[in-house]
Amino acid sequence: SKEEANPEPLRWQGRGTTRNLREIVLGRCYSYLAEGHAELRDKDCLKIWESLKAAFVHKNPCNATTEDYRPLMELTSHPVPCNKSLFWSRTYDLVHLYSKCNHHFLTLEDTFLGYMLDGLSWCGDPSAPGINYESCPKWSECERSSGSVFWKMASKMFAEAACGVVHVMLNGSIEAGAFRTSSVFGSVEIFNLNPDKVSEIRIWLMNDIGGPQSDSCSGYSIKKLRNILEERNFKITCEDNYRPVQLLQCVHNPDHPDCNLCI
Ligand code: N1C
Repeated sequence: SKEEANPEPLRWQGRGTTRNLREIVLGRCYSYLAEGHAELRDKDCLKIWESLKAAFVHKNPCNATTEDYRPLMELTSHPVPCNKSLFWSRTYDLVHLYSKCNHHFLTLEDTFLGYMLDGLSWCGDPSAPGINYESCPKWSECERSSGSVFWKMASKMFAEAACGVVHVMLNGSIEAGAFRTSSVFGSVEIFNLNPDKVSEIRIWLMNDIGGPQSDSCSGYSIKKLRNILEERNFKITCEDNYRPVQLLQCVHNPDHPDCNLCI
């Protein structure tokens, strides 16, 4: 069992710490800064790496706390301009494809902190060397895994910082519905948007090209989202298959009837 004294690292169901994590984080840190974000001039990549390391190394990966990650959040925070925040759920590839070509929008992964840690995995282990490269807990394995505590905290800060008109890209081809209260968007972000700063929330509900249309702006799950947000005094609009984003999907499906530009 997990309690036994054991020289082997603990065994979890998720993938282990990304090899060369330090070099990857440092490399991403320096390249983000090299892109010339003026507001980030005084950021110190070595210090940032040390604070990430201090957050998880030698610790039980199921007992992560927001306090562990607070120093990292403080070292990496920067303002996000109004009207640019783009949230998402179950549209990872599409939303980042879009934010990469349309610089009016920023997802969490386009901010300094999200950029550095996007797609990486990390977790500690109480026994030496303090990092588990073999496996890490999945989000479902324990309530406070290093990954879930980190992304929920980063998402909360990203939502708190949002102002003006904000957008969210949801997936209408998910059988369980485009809006899920168990997602980070549905459980963290919507409750940390500030109605005094955010004037409007625009939903883009995207269906996979040729995929099932399981949900739409008039569907039950969006109604539920609308109720939650209207209760909190937000103005909310929803558009099915927002054309500028759909045209990006069409790059990969040029011959599909939905992609016919002559309509
Ligand atoms: O649970 P989700 O989506 O609703 O989370 C997405 C939501 C976005 O708006 C982001 O701001 O929460 C934020 N976020 C990330 O930025 C992020 N990057 C990488 C949440 N999770 C993030 N990840 C990883 O992807 C993380 O491991 C989590 O499990 C998935 C997101 O799952 P989802 O259901 O597509």
